[in-house]
Amino acid sequence: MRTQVCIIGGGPSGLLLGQLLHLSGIDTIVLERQSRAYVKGRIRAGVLENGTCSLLEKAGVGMRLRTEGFVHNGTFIAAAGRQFRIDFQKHTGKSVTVYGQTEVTRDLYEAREDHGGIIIDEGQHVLPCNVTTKSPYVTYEKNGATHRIDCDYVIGCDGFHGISRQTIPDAVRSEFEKVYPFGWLGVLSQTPPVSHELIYANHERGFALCSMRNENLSRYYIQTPLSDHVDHWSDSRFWDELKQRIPEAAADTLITGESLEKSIAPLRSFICEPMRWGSLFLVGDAAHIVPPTGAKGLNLAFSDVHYLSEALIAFYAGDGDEGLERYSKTALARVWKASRFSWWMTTTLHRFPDQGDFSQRMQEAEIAYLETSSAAQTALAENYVGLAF
Ligand code: FAS
Ligand code: PHB
Repeated sequence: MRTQVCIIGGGPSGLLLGQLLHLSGIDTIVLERQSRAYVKGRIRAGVLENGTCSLLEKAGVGMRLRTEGFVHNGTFIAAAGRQFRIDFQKHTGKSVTVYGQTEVTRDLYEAREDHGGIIIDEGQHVLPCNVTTKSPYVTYEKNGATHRIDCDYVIGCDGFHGISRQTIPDAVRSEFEKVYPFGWLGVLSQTPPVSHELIYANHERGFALCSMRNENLSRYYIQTPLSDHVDHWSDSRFWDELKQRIPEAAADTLITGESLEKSIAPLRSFICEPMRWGSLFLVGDAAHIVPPTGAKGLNLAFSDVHYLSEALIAFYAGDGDEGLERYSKTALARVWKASRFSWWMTTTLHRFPDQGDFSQRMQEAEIAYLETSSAAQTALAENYVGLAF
């Protein structure tokens, strides 16, 4: 087989890139390790930045987003029994949209299928080859046979545990990592959200987040120690703990129910430089991970897709490879800023096991400053709605 751009990974970044390139007449093949049902069933991000929504509209997958997404013009921060609102519209004139990554992935798969996109599911042992030459190719195994896809470019959209990043030699690759000493226990429940906007709560027992997917589907998280296990958490224990960490008014009105999904995710900050090696480009979680506190993971993957799709479209239009040459530097500039914001939100809102009195007071002062300063609230708002591409 031959194609112009071979995309490894059929998650949101691989699918969006394939769709945007297709709309510009560029042939792609997406190679996905899992089954389509498995990928579509993943429950992950929930908040889409302003720029992400525009990109999805550009890809022709904005209809359900427009009709079923919930536009949020602000968010609540709670600490020490108080709650205050960050008004995105007032500080930035922009908003975010709450629309689950599960729905985004579903919309993208539908679009790729409608446009006859080639997506090879359950391709095993995918291997990028010859990426430092002008004739790269990718091999994979399926149904007991080994297959080869010749291409111009290989795009690693294969997430944190994918093969693409490992293709860049250790001597070339620089990795920056911070592992946080806690995780998030998340619950999805068929219950009305406790608040019309998200509540990020800093509490002495630990961080909590109240989010949602729609008017009868809620998403809640609580910070848990790394030693914790989801089997230690019955639904009733989760609800009791959440009520202790969120503001009293919310706790009193919280409607609890059976968990449809319950899992613990570790938190880390991770960035790989460079995001290009010859004909191989890294996109999304294959290159970087942020703690979900800033709601940046999926949005960062899509900003990489924005930069790379623009560069590839220019190249195939005969406008040169300047965008491709600049991709890694351009994408990383925005990745580091979003990583900083995600780190700041995480360190400001979580309780660290070895916090110490001084750090605790610094955290309290940070939140008190945020509560009373328009400049501080503007800084949070402009990062949360998404910095310009
Ligand atoms: P993905 O990991 O989504 O997709 C990579 C795809 O590549 C997968 O389908 C995988 O099966 C496939 N793949 C991997 N290795 C392969 C190989 N060798 N060959 C072929 N295919 C291969 N972000 C937020 O903004 N908010 C959140 O609340 C949030 N919560 C999260 C919770 C969890 C548990 C996790 C893991 C992530 C969360 N994220 C969140 C981040 C997440 O949404 C990612 O940023 C987003 O999925 C990135 O998309 P991709 O880069 O496409 O990577
Ligand atoms: C979610 O709804 O899953 C969500 C929202 C905001 C975050 C993280 C997760 O910061």
